[in-house]
Amino acid sequence: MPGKLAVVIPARNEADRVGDTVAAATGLPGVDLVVVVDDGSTDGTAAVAAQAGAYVVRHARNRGKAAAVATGAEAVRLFESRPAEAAVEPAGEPHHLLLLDADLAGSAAAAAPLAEPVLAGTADMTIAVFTDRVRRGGFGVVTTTAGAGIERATGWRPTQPLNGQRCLTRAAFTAALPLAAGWGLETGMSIDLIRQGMRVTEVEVPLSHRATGNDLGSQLHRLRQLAGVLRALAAREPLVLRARRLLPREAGGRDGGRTRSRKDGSGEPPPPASGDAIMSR
Ligand SMILES: Nc1nc2c(ncn2[C@@H]2O[C@H](COP(=O)(O)OP(=O)(O)OP(=O)(O)O)[C@@H](O)[C@H]2O)c(=O)[nH]1
Ligand SMILES: [Mg+2]
Repeated sequence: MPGKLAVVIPARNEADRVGDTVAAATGLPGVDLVVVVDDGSTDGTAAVAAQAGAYVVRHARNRGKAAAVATGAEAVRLFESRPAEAAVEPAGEPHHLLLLDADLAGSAAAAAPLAEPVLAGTADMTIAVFTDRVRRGGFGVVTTTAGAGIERATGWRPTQPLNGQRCLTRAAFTAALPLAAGWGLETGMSIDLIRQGMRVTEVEVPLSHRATGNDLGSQLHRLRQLAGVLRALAAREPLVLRARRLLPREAGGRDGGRTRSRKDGSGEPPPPASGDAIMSR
């Protein structure tokens, strides 16, 4: 078996969906460990997840999605070091990590294709592209900001830059540490791994999650997402470049940050062109 899979599910107040997500994830091929990180929920999410068969780790207070994912990955490592406690077979190889949001519910059963390139050793990280498009609120500002920022930093524009459904090797996950805080997680991870030459590919999967509307709570959620994305981009874009992007061309500015992107529609980042400086953090 080409490596095994551990599912990490960050969850905050998902008592209505996490049980189905855990049950579906447990049945995925190659999965022998499902860890739910309860990120300071107040609705009994932890009990529902444990009832569904997950190992649950709790944050006493809400620390944000990235912290929840980091805690989950650490829990998997601990279980690997004490396999008897988690009824997992002692494996020579560390588990690959399948990151799934708690609000996928039963649709998580369709996540297997996301792991295949990683299990096959042809990708270091896969990013899901949801084929079932739920009508969402908002104007796509956060998604566009993240996509444009990732393209500026790497030359590649992901289809769904904020999609949290990802599968990574342990090595890739370690290479992405420290994770960008909060909702900057996905943006930071994509930039950092592509800059380190990791093989990142998108996989279309019929997953769906809770639609976020246009009510005040959802707008605040998007504002928090936007803040997280902007922080992750700012930390990864050298000041000079950021300054040059703002300067008019005649003052030595760059043409509004447009960069080259792969035109062959492969959904994969372009290989570094000769002379391109791979800027390490
Ligand atoms: N909202 C929220 N979710 C968290 C937090 N920590 C972990 N999560 C989990 O992170 C996952 C993604 O959160 P969602 O609220 O679904 O956000 P999203 O799907 O990325 O964003 P939208 O596409 O705008 O709905 C879910 O499993 C949440 O339960 C947190 O602090 N706030
Ligand atoms: Mg969601």
